[in-house]
Amino acid sequence: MRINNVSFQAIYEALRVPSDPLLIICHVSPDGDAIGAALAVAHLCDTFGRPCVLVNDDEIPERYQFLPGVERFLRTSAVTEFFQYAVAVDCADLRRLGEAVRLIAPNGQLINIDHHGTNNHFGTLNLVQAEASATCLVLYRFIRANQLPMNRSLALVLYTGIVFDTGGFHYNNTTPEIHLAAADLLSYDIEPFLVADRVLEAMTREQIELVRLGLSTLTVHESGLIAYVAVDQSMLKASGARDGDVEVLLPYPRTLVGVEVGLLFRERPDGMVKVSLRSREFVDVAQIALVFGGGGHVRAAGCEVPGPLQSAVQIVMKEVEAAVHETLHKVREANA
Ligand SMILES: [Mn+2]
Repeated sequence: MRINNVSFQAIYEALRVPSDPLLIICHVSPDGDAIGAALAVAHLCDTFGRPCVLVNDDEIPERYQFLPGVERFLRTSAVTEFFQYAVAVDCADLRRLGEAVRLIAPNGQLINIDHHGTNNHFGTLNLVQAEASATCLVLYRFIRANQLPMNRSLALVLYTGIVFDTGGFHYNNTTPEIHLAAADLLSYDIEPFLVADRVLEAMTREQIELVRLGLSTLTVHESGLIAYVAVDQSMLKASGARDGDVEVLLPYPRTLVGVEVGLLFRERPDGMVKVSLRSREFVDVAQIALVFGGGGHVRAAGCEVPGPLQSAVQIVMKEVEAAVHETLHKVREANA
């Protein structure tokens, strides 16, 4: 892995100096941190008077429609020009950019701003802070270090990313620093409940129906240490939910007492199966995701494997069983 991080100053100059439009890309199936970070970069471009285009392969989920500037997102398929300058936020590798990568001109400059430990420094300029709890925290540090102007819109999108990636300040990445950043951002007239409700809690009727159907598939491994939910296309149709709605099922498998690794399998229309992995205390799920060409964080990671659903479950579960067995063996030895 190439470690060639550049300074805040170099990123500032790359964002501020060129007058050509900047293409802003966040990862496919965008989440709160990805969308918040992309919008934060767009707000910075506004400050600099630089034109920008926000793009994603997928639709921005309804729950993020309250964010200022979200209407500026275009679907990749709707963009026909090529860009000499681009920035990718919250993407661990080039594949996470999806089809949008094709909008970057050959020999174009690609700025990579991220916080994933599995980031492979794919950019021409890289700012990867793996210890940061969110890409929005990397941008917050960048904005404060360069003394760039903060306003309510910028604070709101950054706060949203922080709330999302810390699970509402629940996860172990909830550091003193991120609380201080959140406190600073809240002082720009932000309602914490508005963000927590839209981003983490509120569900549509279709999403609740999908939870009901999805939970009926809950399967617990004989060890009691692994649990998963598997959603197929028929459940999506029956619930009336959309593809992106499946994430509402994500927390449940790990919630079960005693479970170390919880998984969500979702069958996509193209036959691929998307796998989300969460661990409670010990297992590094990013390493499991890497086996299948995915990536992520120690406690939260994802990958895609070929369908059909049941064979995807079997293949991934085999790897998870081995990882759980090996990790817990090490933990026991360390404690002996
Ligand atoms: Mn993130």
